[in-house]
Amino acid sequence: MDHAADAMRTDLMTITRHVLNEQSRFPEARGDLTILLNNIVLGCKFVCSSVSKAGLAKLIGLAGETNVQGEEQKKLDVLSNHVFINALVSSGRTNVLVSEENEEAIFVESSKRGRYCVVFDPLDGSSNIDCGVSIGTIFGIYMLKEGASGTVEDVLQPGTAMLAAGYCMYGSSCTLVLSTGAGVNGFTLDPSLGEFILTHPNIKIPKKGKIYSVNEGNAKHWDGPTTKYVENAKFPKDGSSPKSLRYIGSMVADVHRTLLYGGIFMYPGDKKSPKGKLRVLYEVFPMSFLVEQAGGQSFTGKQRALELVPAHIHDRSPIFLGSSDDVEEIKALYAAESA
Ligand code: AFP
Repeated sequence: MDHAADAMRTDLMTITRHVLNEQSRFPEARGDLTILLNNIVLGCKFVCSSVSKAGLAKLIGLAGETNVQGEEQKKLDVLSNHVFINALVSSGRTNVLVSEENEEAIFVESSKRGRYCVVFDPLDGSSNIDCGVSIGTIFGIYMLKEGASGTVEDVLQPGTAMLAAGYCMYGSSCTLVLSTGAGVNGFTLDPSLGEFILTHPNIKIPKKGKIYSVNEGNAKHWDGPTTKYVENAKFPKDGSSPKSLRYIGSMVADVHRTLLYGGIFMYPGDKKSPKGKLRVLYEVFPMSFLVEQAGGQSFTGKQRALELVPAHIHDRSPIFLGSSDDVEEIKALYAAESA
């Protein structure tokens, strides 16, 4: 890269400019999605700033604890949830919201209601906050069906009905990865400008990867196909090199690496937890949407992940996602088992 030329760049593709460009592909668009995404971006900037100051500001701690000023401290995940709910409601474009932090769906009051439903995990991987590991926000966006009044049924739709999805990773830099259904683009926050700048245009996941990513501590409980896949990754029978294991335990960071470097990320179902751990609406669907948009695949052990229809807003599902060839391999193992 020519760093001097890069530093001189004056024609920056900000995320707002990118979304407006995408909008111009749809002459009938009224700009509602652009406004909604702008508010999500604002939420991400706010959370990014809070995460980076967490140690200093003593934001880490149990919700309900009081700080030295006698004020009640909010845990970062509680704070992030409030930030996103406020940003989404104040956009005037949302109708039904589902947050990992709220047991029930949130129905936006009529004066602020719009046509979109947003499902989100405001701070995924929050058990990693105290040791400074990358964590993130994950979101997916649906549009209300024609004539729908805004009930929980409006978010209990398959992932194929999602219009847009993304995540923001709070790591060594703050990176927002977004798809509005026409490919995947990554933006990095320039703190001096306060703007997300397009740094990873048109992300394509490698067809085959050299990394597998799974919590191997659960191996004792795995089913046959998962066990065989991992065995084969470590001791390939075709003479190829073994795969490397990388597992952060923070889905945004693990999926981000998988998108950029290729390979497979898995959170399988097992004998202890047949449905795995990860939540369909705000973990499995948005990440599967992004991976498919980048040319990869996402599979539950039974079907294409995006074709699941959740029965409840906090449903879980096993998930295998990543490079197309790697997911094909696990699909073949499940097919062989059920033959
Ligand atoms: P936390 O939000 O409780 O840290 O959970 C993170 C997460 O939902 C997801 O981000 C990880 O991929 C997954 O759980 C890790 O789970 P294990 O700790 O069971 O491997």
